[in-house]
Amino acid sequence: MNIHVQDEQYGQEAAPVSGFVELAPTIVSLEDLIPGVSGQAFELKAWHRAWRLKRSAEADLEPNGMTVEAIDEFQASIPWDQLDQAVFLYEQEGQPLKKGYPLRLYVPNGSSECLNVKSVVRIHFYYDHATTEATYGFKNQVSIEELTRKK
Ligand SMILES: Nc1nc2c(c(=O)[nH]1)N[C@H]1C(S)=C(S)[C@@H](COP(=O)(O)O)O[C@H]1N2
Ligand SMILES: [Mo]
Repeated sequence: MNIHVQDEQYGQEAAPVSGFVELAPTIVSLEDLIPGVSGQAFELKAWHRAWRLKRSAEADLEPNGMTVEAIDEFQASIPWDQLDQAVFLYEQEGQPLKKGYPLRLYVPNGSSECLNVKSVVRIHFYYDHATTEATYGFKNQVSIEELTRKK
């Protein structure tokens, strides 16, 4: 299954999980970040830096934030300054994820556990609107407030 990356500055690409892992400079053990959750993950910001360097000699520009979208259309938008510790979990016990395949985002110390989006298939890096708060919910759902109240 391909994951689609769309970056407003550096273009777009679709690649399977292996294409991401290959480029990731830093692989971490998730239990070092989040006690009780095991598996191999790669650091988002280090990966994005490597990805944009591959695409452009002038790769200094950092996004204002990232939106991830899952197979079930759950999505989250997170300002860049809240993503310093964010990782994508891609493997557990040497196997593709049983829960959250193909990629699961983890945002340690994030404003909500709800930001740990499972089954991410689209990743969008934006540069224009500087949001200050992370949001999440199902795409096309009327109100995110309604969703959070239910949980
Ligand atoms: N794709 C997807 N990811 C998701 C959700 C969802 O509905 N779909 N729910 C979120 C919410 S609201 C929470 S609280 C956590 C729950 O994680 P868990 O299933 O590991 O308990 O996953 C988040 N990631
Ligand atoms: Mo949640």
